[in-house]
Amino acid sequence: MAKTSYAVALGSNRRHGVYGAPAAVVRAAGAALAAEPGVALETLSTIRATPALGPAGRSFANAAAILSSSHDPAQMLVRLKAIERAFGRRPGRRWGPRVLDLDIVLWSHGPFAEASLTIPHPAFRARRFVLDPLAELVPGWRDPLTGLTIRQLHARLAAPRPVDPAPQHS
Ligand code: A4P
Ligand code: MG
Repeated sequence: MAKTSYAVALGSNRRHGVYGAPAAVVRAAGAALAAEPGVALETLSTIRATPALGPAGRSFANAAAILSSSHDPAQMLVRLKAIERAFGRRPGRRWGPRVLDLDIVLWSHGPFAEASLTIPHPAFRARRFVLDPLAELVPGWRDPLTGLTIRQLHARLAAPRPVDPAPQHS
């Protein structure tokens, strides 16, 4: 398969026995991606502290990476899961605290859907902790499903939205 680009979201909200706090875990995960055979780490974003979305509790460190590889998406997911395991992540409660989470957000060949892998990542358009670092790296990359660029998705997320419906008067 020809070289393919992948946008990967990195997240951690648990300390690691060797690397330490979540931001250091994400930094070490960047190094693990750079060292992964068959994968080139093109860029790693700034690592940010982000409030937990959902019931995960403890706040996260998040970042994004652009990788290039000749792996197909299924092979890439296997490699990312192996890195998660090497960082001590054990399968557990969905959205539970995790040492390391590596999600494939986009790849350079449009939509991809199989039972265990959906690209684009279904939730990424609503997630600041994914769009902030991606906007730093690849603002012009287009979401194949909405046709919007990362910059546009990011701006849409940042725009104020009404919370309550207008009051009804009878
Ligand atoms: N899977 C399907 N599509 C993909 C994809 N595009 N990339 C499957 C990666 N995996 C994909 O994922 C469960 C299964 O989803 C995988 O085995 C794969 O076959 P997982 O990473 O093992 O489990 P998870 O992370 O607990 O579930 P999920 O749905 O990926 O959760 P999210 O969406 O990752 O949310 N708040 C902040 N601030 N920062 C965060 O990073 N993360 C979460 C977890 C919640 N709140 C957060 C953050
Ligand atoms: Mg995940």
